[in-house]
Amino acid sequence: MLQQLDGVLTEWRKFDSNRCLDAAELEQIVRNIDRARRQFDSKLFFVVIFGPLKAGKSTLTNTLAGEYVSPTGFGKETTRRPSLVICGVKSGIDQYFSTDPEVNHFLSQRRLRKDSAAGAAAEDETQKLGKVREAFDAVADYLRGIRSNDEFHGRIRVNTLHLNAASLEEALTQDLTTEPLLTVIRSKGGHLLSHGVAIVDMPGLDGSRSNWRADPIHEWVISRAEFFLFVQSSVAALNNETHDFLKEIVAQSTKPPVWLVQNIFDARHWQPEEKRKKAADEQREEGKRRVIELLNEAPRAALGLNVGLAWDAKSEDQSEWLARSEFPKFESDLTDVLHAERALIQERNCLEYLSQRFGEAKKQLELSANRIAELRKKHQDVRNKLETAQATVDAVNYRSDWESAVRGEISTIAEAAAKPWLDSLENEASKLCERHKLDRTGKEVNAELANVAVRVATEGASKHFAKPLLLPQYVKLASQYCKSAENDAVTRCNQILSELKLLELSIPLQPTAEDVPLLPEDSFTGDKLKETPWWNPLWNTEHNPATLENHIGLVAKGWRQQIHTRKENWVNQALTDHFSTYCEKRRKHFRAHLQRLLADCGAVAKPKEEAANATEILIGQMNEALRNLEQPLGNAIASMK
Ligand SMILES: Nc1nc2c(ncn2[C@@H]2O[C@H](COP(=O)(O)OP(=O)(O)OP(=O)(O)O)[C@@H](O)[C@H]2O)c(=O)[nH]1
Ligand SMILES: [Mg+2]
Repeated sequence: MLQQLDGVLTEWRKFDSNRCLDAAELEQIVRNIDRARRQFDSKLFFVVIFGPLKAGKSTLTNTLAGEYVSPTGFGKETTRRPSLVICGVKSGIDQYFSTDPEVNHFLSQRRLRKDSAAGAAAEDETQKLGKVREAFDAVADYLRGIRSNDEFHGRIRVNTLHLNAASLEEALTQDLTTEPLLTVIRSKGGHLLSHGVAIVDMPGLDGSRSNWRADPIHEWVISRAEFFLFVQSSVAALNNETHDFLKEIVAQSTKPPVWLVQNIFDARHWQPEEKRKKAADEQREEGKRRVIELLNEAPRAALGLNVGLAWDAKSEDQSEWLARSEFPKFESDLTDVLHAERALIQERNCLEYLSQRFGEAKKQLELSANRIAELRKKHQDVRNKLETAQATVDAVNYRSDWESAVRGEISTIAEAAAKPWLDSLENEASKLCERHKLDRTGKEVNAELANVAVRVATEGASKHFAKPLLLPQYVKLASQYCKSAENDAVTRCNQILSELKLLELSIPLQPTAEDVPLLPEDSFTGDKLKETPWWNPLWNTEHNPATLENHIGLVAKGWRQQIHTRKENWVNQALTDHFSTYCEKRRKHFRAHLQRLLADCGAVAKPKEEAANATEILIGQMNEALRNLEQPLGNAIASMK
């Protein structure tokens, strides 16, 4: 199974997740499983000593180490931060600090119960908690010998102190400006330490200063330690804090062994031997009974020993005291059990840990796959909506009411423009009629009429159908009519766009002078002026008011007709050439906007979709590898039970 896992990890390390979505998460999966793989090669075995305040935890730690490695004290909370005691070639105290100020702030807020708000202040700090866990794991992996300190990448700083009572006091019992992640005590070590056991000495769980519920080291200890010594004393009560901690330990899927160590504080030392022994047995049994009562579960072993006596015996080299303390038997039992079970426990923990990482990985891969599906759906949704918007604009029918409404309106504009023109023609004609009554010949009248023709004809284009005059009316008509033809299409488009948080359609430009047709400046045709009335052969030389007036009337009528024709032409041109062009300009304006948005969305979506495709392939490969490993992992776990 491990060989297969190594193969998978080698493959996964080749992945280029730079181009993927959720790259950080995918890399984290690889890191986590890689870490789980390395655990199998761990050289350390973590034994955790925990219990209520003043139970003698540190004294037991010292006795097991055979050296003063953890401060002890009467009548005060002594151990304020956990320490990890290991065997070292050289003695010393190593404080492992994070170099991340956020992590340090987080730890100092959570580790020591300085005020009641400290624990609660950090609810939204899951991300920081993740970093802290990562840092613990990094240090622990380093200590386990499965990671080199190069891999700390400058994220961890180590401060080393000499191993002596004063430094121990400072490192483990005092306030520090920066909270270390872990404090490691390197000791020459007793029997256990020299066999690769690391002893974790915890602060009293019911301490008023250390804060086990908030300090993430406890969570880490619960999940990663391999063996627990629960130290109870005859003078300390089993309180809720200890109870809860115990419950969390036994709830672990790895079911780590828990030994109850009842520290018999010199029970009835004034009594003869057998009574002392009886009292000690009673204390141990009582301790065990209380644990069973609380947990519905017996500890793996329940022992009574006099830890204080054992420590004094060791430090003062009193072999008779040592025998009396029951410590040698405890130490050899523990050694035997560890010898017999250590590999098994470690392997089981590693398998369980690996299986948990697999579970997490599968969940994460599923999340990523869902995110990809969501992303694709979102992009498709945007595209669909924009296409709907476009179809809405395309469906606008500007011509539906073309003939009647628009032609009518344009005709009215033309009518109004032509009216003063016609009036002006009328006026000129009647002025001529007045003049010819005096004394004119037909020739003279025709010459004047020719002048009038030129003047009045040019007036049409320059004065009455002048663009500045017509444009405002045309603009008004165009915007009113187009708006009503567009109806609610623009509103519907804008609704879609605002839902998509995209720029809404702008109002198109109003018609400009170019959108209004020009009236040609042609002069009126003068055919009638060449005619000589058959009934008056002396037309050119003679004065005859009746015929001249008739003649002027006829010419003016012809010109009026011409004005009408020009007006009608103008109307036709305005409608079919200019107005229709303007309508399509508006449609084009809307379409261009939507096309731009579609293109923009496409440009944004493209790299994401490409990343999604790459990620999907990776997820598929990772899932398949996990599936292939599940069976052998399951078999391995089953064989452990
Ligand atoms: N008489 C007697 N004293 C003991 C015994 N065990 C420990 N002591 C003393 O009790 C005091 C407290 O012991 P520690 O080892 O500091 O207890 P602890 O559980 O580590 O305490 P905290 O770290 O403060 O929770 C020390 O002064 C020890 O010397 C014992 O069996 N008999
Ligand atoms: Mg202590």
